Amino acid sequence: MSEDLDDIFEKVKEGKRLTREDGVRLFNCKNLLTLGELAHTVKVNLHGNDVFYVLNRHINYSNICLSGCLFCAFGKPPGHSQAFELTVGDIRRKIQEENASQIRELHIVGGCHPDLPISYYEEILKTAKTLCPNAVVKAFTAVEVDHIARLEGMRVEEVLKRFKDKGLDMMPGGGAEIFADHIRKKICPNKIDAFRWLEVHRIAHQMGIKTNATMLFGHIESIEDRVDHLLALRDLQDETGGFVCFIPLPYQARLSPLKTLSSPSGVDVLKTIAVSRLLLDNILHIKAYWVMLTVKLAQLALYFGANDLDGTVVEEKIGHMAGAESEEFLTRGELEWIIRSASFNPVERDGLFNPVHKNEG
Ligand code: V47
Repeated sequence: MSEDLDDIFEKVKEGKRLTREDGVRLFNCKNLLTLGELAHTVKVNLHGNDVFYVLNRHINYSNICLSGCLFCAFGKPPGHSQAFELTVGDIRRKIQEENASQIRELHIVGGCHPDLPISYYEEILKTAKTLCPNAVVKAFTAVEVDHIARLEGMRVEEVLKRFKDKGLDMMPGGGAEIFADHIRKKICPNKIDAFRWLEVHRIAHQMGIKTNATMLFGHIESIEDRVDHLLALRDLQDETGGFVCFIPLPYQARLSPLKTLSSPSGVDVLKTIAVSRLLLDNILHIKAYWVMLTVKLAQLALYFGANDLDGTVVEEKIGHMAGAESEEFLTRGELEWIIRSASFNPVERDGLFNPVHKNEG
């Protein structure tokens, strides 16, 4: 092997856990294909030739947000000309536009809204579950849940209990950004800190609510910050086992308020996916989120450790408002073609990564 990484390669082959130093060395490795091959071997051991996709729909109930994160082009302050807020009736109509019995995941998120009451969120969950009984309802990030709890003067446990009773099946992984405090202070100073983000996920896991996790990378963070982020997720997963999937999110710079020289390069994206697969030995699924990667790079990521392409999505705002150049939605046929033409076997899943058997309707 190249660049004296033989010891790391041996560790991976023996199923031994990698250290922080190993993670940094892997990121600094210049041999992309060798790194990819190692991550691919791990992925194939876990998932064989299968690659998942999901028939899902994203719904953003509002983009009104008090956080004002510098990387985000989606969130707008109250009164802004591009601010929007959907009624529960609007959400009902959006769901009814789809073939509701086929949807297996509803992904519902917004911002930190100044005054929507908890009953609004409960109504959304009730509506989603009633209209889409076959779907996993994946809603409200840790940031939103913490915000709603504070607005209502409630504990996160109480909010999640009420949401679970109304149909919340799992929580998405957004809002994690990068955990490093000195970077958070610069790019999202008004958002909950890493400790709190992890704490809300810990509470959810303890209540039997599975969650996903993300990492926003390629802005002003260092390689060490990325490794520390991954290791913090690995630590919590050791404790709770509640994370289903990890989603690395390459920073979209084009229309984002935070001006960096560029978005992360294709090589950086593939490396980050590969190192994520190698460090996160206890999170089963790594997503190549085609919205942020583009379809072509997401397909390549299937050879760098990713085993999921996400889904049909239907309506996407967060990436596209920041300048993502991907399509806004994909069909089942397109998703299956992307997977098949990379020589993998497409497997339809639900939000919790249970395979959907075609005769289930
Ligand atoms: O939380 C915001 C990020 C996230 C930008 O859990 C940006 O299954 C890149 O979390 N460039 C939302 N990223 C997306 C997300 C997600 C997507 C798909 C599936 C799941 C899941 C979660 O997007 C935000 C933030 O971290 N984001 N602005 C930007 N300019």
